[in-house]
Amino acid sequence: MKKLLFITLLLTLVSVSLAAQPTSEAAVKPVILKLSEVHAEGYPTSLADHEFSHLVEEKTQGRVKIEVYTGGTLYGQETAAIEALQVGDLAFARVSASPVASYVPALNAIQMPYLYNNAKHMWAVLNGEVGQKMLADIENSGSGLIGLCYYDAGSRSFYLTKPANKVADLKGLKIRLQNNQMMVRMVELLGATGVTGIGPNDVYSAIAQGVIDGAENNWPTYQNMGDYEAAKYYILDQHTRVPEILLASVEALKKVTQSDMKIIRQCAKDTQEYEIAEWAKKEAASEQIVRAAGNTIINLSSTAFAEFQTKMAPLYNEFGSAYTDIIAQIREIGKQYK
Ligand code: BDP
Repeated sequence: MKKLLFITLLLTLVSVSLAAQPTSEAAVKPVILKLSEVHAEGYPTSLADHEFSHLVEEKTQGRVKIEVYTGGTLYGQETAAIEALQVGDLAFARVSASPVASYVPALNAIQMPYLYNNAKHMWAVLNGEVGQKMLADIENSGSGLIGLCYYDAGSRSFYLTKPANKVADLKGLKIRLQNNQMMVRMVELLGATGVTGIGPNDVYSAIAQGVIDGAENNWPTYQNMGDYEAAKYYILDQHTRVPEILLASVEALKKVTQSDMKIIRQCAKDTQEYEIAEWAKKEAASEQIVRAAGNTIINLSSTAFAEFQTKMAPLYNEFGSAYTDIIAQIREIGKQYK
């Protein structure tokens, strides 16, 4: 009798531990992944990062948790975040497409100066064949990066400590740029000098200390980073429309099952419309703040605007010659978005 009881107990224990193992392990040990973001909490991309994190946790039923680090606290420079993704030290980074082109040069084709007529044109491209193929190309390039989705970042213009009404006024100025050789060449064509290696959270102090004469960015970054308090002239030349990209690491995501990976990809895509809506609100609010602060907003004359375009045109040969078909396709789509 005693023996039978012992065997029954033993069998029960074995079956309980066998049955319990997979579930309890998943419940106790979710895969925890980090996401790096340079912007502060509340910025449209930061809001989207959190939304992505919520969706992933919900849809994977807690198997995958994403911790969002905003304000550049993990990586102050997007280039550093991208390199961390490549080696698997980081799982996700929400970055601008500009620095990504240093690793996947084809990305320059979607951020050439004066490429899009307007935001609608850009979104038709990014959500269409060209943009989606570009995301796939990031993954197929052997860069170790996965392109999950695009976000809006409006258009970029120069901001300076002095006024500029024409290209000649930029002569000799030191202008902070993202880490992208095409952008360095772009300001060189304008007679200025590009300065790279300054993270977006350090631009304000670099201007205030006189290390640089200005930078270039969209309304929200110009305002939210406080740069508008150091460089009071915003020159609306709108040279580029550079989308944001949510990147993932091939290496770090090896920890995630195929089916959860599918969920992650879908969740990222599902945050795009949300970011675009938040972007529109923030862009208007930032413009209002900057104008209310009394900054000088310079609308270029049509001659001056055309001159910016002409001066930057050589970039199409110098950096776009391998992608003439993509650029032609983008132009073709633009005919519907005048
Ligand atoms: C902002 C982008 C951010 C870049 C920053 C920059 O949202 O990802 O890091 O520009 O210029 O518009 O570095």
